Amino acid sequence: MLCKLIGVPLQDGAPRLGCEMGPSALRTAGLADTLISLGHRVADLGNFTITDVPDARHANPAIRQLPEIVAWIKLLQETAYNASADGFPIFMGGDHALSAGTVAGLSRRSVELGRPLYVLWLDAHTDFHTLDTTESGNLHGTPVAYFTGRDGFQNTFPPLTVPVPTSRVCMIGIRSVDPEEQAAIRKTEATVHDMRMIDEHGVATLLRAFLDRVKADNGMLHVSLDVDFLDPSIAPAVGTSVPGGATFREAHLIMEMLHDSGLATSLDLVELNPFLDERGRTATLLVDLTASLMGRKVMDRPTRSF
Ligand code: EXY
Ligand code: MN
Ligand code: MN
Ligand code: MN
Repeated sequence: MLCKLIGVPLQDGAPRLGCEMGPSALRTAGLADTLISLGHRVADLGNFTITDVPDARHANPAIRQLPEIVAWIKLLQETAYNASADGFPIFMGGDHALSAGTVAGLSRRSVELGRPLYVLWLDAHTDFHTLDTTESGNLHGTPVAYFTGRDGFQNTFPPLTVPVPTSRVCMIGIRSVDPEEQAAIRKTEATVHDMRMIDEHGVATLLRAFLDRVKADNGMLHVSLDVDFLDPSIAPAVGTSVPGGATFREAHLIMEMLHDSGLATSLDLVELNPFLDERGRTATLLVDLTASLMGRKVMDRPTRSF
């Protein structure tokens, strides 16, 4: 398969600097060579960058870097729409605000392909705030609200042409949700599996139920992997870490099941902050998880020492 690597050095949505180094860290960790070793073709489209930054404003004084993020979302909607005409786009972040653009662009493409877009959100957070409800003002906490068409972005974020119904969103790994997000997401049809659900039922049962729905609907499946989905002990390089995350094997099992399903059509790798990493082990883990998504089996795993 043709894997298109798209560097998105966006850090404006996060509370601390560092995510802009994410694409370089993933390249340094050998993402391209790993994909090639699995028989895939790789096109590295380089790092994208914003040019014309609009004069975007909002009444919420907490919001930071709004103009830059509006420019990024506009760029990424177009980029994701174009990149998903063929091949497998891998968006290398950069903070999770980028997914407001990638998912919106993929959703527009899905209509032309006649296949409904589903989203698997692997995250400690629901990222379901709007521009009115965010208290931190960090817009990486808003992408799901935006691309599912929640009110509160009009006249500020770029117009959303094809919202993703919340019924087509499945979240796994949730363990840090603000009160306003809780109240809002409960009213939707999103599937939200917190860590308690994983502990009680296991990731395989939860994921299989979702994949059965995607398959029955001949859907496209976008996987959005936030580093803070993982337990901080195995993935320290993230600015919003939350204890009690997914284990190494839970994460790999999800990726191996996704590969076996053949349903995944695109991937976000987000919130990697190399400045917080230890000898590149978080970047290396993300590359290993991508390898599991793209076909590497447990028995194929080379020994690695950090
Ligand atoms: N809900 C909190 C906020 O809105 O600031 C934390 C959001 C963290 C978002 C990271 C990307 O997942
Ligand atoms: Mn997130
Ligand atoms: Mn998160
Ligand atoms: Mn567990």
